[in-house]
Amino acid sequence: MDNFLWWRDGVIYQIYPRSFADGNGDGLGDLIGIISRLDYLNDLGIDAIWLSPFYPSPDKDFGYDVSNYTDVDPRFGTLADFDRLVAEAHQRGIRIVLDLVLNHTSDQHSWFLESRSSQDNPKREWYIWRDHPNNWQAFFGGSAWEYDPVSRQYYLHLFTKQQPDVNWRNPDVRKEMLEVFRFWMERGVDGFRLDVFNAYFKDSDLHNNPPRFGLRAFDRQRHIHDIDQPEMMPFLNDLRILLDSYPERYAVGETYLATPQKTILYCGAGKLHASFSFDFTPYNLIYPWYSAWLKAHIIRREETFKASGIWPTTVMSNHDLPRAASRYSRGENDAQAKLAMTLLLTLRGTPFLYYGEEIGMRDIPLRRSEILDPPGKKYWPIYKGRDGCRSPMQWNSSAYAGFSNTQPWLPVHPNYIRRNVVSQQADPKSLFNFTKNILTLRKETPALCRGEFVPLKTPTGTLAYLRQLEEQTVLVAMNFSKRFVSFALPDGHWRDIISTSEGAPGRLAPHEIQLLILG
Ligand code: TEU
Repeated sequence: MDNFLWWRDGVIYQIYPRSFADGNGDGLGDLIGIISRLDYLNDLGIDAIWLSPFYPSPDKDFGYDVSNYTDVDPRFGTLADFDRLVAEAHQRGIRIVLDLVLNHTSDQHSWFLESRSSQDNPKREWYIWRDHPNNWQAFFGGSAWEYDPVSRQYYLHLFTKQQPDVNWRNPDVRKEMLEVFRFWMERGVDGFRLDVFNAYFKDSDLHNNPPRFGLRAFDRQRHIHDIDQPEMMPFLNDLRILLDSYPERYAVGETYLATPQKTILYCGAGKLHASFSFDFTPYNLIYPWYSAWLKAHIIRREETFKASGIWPTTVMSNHDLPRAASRYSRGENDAQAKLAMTLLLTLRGTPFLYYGEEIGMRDIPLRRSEILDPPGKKYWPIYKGRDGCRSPMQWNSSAYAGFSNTQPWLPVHPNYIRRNVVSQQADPKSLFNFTKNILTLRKETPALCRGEFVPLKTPTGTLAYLRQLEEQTVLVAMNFSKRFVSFALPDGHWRDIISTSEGAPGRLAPHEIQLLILG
């Protein structure tokens, strides 16, 4: 494809390293495991890998509590393994995106150990210490303040109490953080996913958040002082200057409490390349799945992003959410998972594919005693936490699904005997082959990557749109209903490129998906 820009036209595949492939037989995935599966990823047709954290971590939030930003946790490998991973990925044309968790560190990070040692320690100002808490709430429940009996003050933590928030107002902190980016770019890293970046800066006077209606204490306040402060913008500019001093580097932000409007504010010249708007997975964990809601949301997102010129991202699943195949399907039928995959890979925006999504992995069922995730432990059974979507990758039907030769850190889904990479590779109608076919098509069809989005008027229960460039038009049609539905094709000769059923162009069988090309 001409003018291919990897982070705009490509597909980014998220790997949760502890669950992808266990190369050293300890039940935990690792970097050498990932290296051993690069040919698989290359064959699938992805363009970049986003690695969830593999840095040293006490695992109070499974890697999102980092105790050293510039090293590899020995359980995942070494810096030498990392260098090999980068080299081997690059040999195959696959970019590497790292997950940087810079809003907070682990409470075992040397910075925090120093900071908490006494009120006059030089690193005291690297975190946010106060004599009295305000009304801010931690996302995972409870006050965002924890009393430290040794140094006799409270410190701020927007997530677990083992994740103290860093004081981004301190210039030494900002300088040190930019060095973290530089460290990894010098090792060849192509991009970064920034964990809850819009929470870095807090109101300087720590004003209380005003109240509003909501279920949990967290939801009963308007989050106007604990996140989204204007001081973020000059930092983003500094970051962008640094990124642009290397060729084709990229940063995507994880927008905390995202809306499309908020998301675009942080992107563009002198800011991030992209930021998640989580259009299908709002943080209230409600996931409507019918064509009218989807259409309204897609149009809202399109209008916001198009007017701003910011490139959107599409996310159906990640390590914080129930998997799309679990949210929308009953049992093992993949009709809904194929609809979700079609949206992910054909809307305007960079698709983020979560490991196992290509074979329709389902969340594992867990008993209370098996829950590891802190919010799951706290809110069970109302909310069971995020372990369900983090289970070992299902490679084949051998013991432990070919993920490991020993008992993995989380159980393998019992459906692995039938639902795995090897069995789906052999089945032309599988979700794996459906996904691979669209990924192959994207590579030779610029309209599917860069084309304008034009919604079509189609009957209830269906969704259809064009992806249009001057020289090429693709039509995507999806039937969310259980009935046959016909719709009027726009003028011209439409050729079928991918379809999941026996319908003819313009006539959709139940749950059918059609991709047609003009001419
Ligand atoms: O997530 C931030 C965030 O907003 C999530 O808490 C999400 O809304 C929630 O899990 C409900 O789905 C990031 C990371 O992705 C997450 O894994 C970390 O636990 C969190 O930051 C703290 O680092």
